[in-house]
Amino acid sequence: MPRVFVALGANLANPKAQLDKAVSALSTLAQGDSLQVSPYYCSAPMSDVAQPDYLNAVASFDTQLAPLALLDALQAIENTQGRVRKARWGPRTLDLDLLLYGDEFINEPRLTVPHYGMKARSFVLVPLAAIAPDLILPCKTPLSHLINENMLVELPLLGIDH
Ligand code: ROI
Repeated sequence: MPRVFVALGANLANPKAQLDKAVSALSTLAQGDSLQVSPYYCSAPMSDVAQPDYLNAVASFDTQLAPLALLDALQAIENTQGRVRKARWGPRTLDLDLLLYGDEFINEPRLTVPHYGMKARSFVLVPLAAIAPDLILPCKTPLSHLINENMLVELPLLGIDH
């Protein structure tokens, strides 16, 4: 069964509550008790559009869902939590991005995995490393090679238990 990694991001409508609710929805997709969730990190928006800071995290779990079925399930969770697709770089109540699906490379009209931006985004890499420090990406790059000191100081960890 593949292990999958999902990035969570929210910057509207009580981001901490959005992430908590999303984590509980993700637990229903996870096989057994395989769900792992990183701490929540506060991050400055990566955008030219002025908007509030984000709360970001990464979750990982084993799932029997095929990639597109998993994408549907993630989009259903986003929609349930009031996600409205507006500006591409605008604020959002909840974003769930499928980062990795086992070691697979997927190129479908609706889904590109590994996620195209993940190797350059500290708000993805730092939470990912918190739960999978020894991860090797499908392109064979060790995750640890992508993390640098600047990223670690840039992202204040919100010491939130979940
Ligand atoms: N910026 C941050 N810091 N965190 C996000 O989750 C995030 N998500 C987005 C864009 C608008 C690219 N910027 C972000 O979709």
